[in-house]
Amino acid sequence: MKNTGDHTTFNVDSIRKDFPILNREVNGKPLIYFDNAATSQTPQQVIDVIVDYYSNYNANIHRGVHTLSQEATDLYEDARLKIQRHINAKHSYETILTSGTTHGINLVANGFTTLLKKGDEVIVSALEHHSNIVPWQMLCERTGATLKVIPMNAKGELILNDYDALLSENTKLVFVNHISNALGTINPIAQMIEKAHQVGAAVLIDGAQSCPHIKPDVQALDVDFYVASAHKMCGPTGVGLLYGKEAWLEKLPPYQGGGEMIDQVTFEETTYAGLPHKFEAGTPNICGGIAFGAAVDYMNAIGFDAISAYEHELLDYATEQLTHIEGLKIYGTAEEKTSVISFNIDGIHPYDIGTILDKLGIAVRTGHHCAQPIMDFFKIPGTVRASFAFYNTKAEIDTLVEGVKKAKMMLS
Ligand code: 7TS
Repeated sequence: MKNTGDHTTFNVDSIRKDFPILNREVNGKPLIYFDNAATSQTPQQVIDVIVDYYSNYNANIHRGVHTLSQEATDLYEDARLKIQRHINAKHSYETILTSGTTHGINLVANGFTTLLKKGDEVIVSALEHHSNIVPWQMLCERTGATLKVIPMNAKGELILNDYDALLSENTKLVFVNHISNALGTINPIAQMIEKAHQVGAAVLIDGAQSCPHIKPDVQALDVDFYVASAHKMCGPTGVGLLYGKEAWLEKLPPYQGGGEMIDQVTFEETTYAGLPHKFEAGTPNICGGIAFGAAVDYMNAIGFDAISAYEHELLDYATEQLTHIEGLKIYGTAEEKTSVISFNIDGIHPYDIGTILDKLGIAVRTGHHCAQPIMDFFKIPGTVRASFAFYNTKAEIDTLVEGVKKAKMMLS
């Protein structure tokens, strides 16, 4: 596949050939995969790396003198370097390999237990996934700190004046996603980070939904912590990244104790390994880490500018087509939005629409999308969510639109 760097020459037909799963049928129809915000599909280039690992050099890392262990260690550490370069971290040891976004957030939230006290405040946004709410609520329970919420408007945009008003010298931490999984809103994180830093607060950015669309530059953003999952960007499940500024990672205590994260162990005292190993207890997802590196390579070869420009075309096209269906309401109409469309049709439960779409081979997610506060805001039980990736096509969107019309007819 060529590196186009320009969406006008974006060759989706050639890209689709990389994804074997796109050849399968579901209920006798060609699969149309529009559940990319839940997990992305895997290109052959990444599948080959997984097969190669288990076929040729499966071994534990950082401990063996034997050849297989050396090879696995080299490729695992090479993947860390690829991820470091991808996010533009200053040092490779600021890139911690985790089991995913949820793990990264819990690691940081746990670490802050020793750093917060009663009277401190932490700020979350109204647009978060449960993964970026619950660990902080648990932190507040442990420490007596108070959780404050940045509200949103009816378009699903955060109200920045209210954010300004919440920030004070009591604010110790702000955690916000770059992109909302339920509505697709892109939050102005650069501005939000700068404002938090003005009051001395640290910021964690949940990049789970932005990592498939936007290449982050953690140094330019000056972000303190950034978390993401490989499985949303063409990599495998069970592996992700936590970036932390060196000074913060040094300050936080280890999350889990065990092998690999130690320097010296006696029954009297244990001293910990340096970064990144301090936060990587136990045998990691070795194959997953190496495949994560391959996924980063794969997406960069296509180019994130090309990917987001093409996906934007898909978003505009689908929004336009779906809006023509009478009784269909789209939730999340922010000015800055990625390729996620959440919608409902008057009087019809989202689950019923999802079930009919599945019969037509179309995979969408229905429900609250692990973002119940957003559903509460709109006073709905859930939505149908179609989320597009760079390997989707306008023809697939036409089939979705026909499917939604059919579902409406059958269920009205
Ligand atoms: N944060 C956001 C913004 C997410 O969208 C998700 C997963 C997570 C955190 C958790 O990621 P994990 O890899 O640790 O599970 N979002 C979704 C979704 O929208 N549908 O399924 C999972």
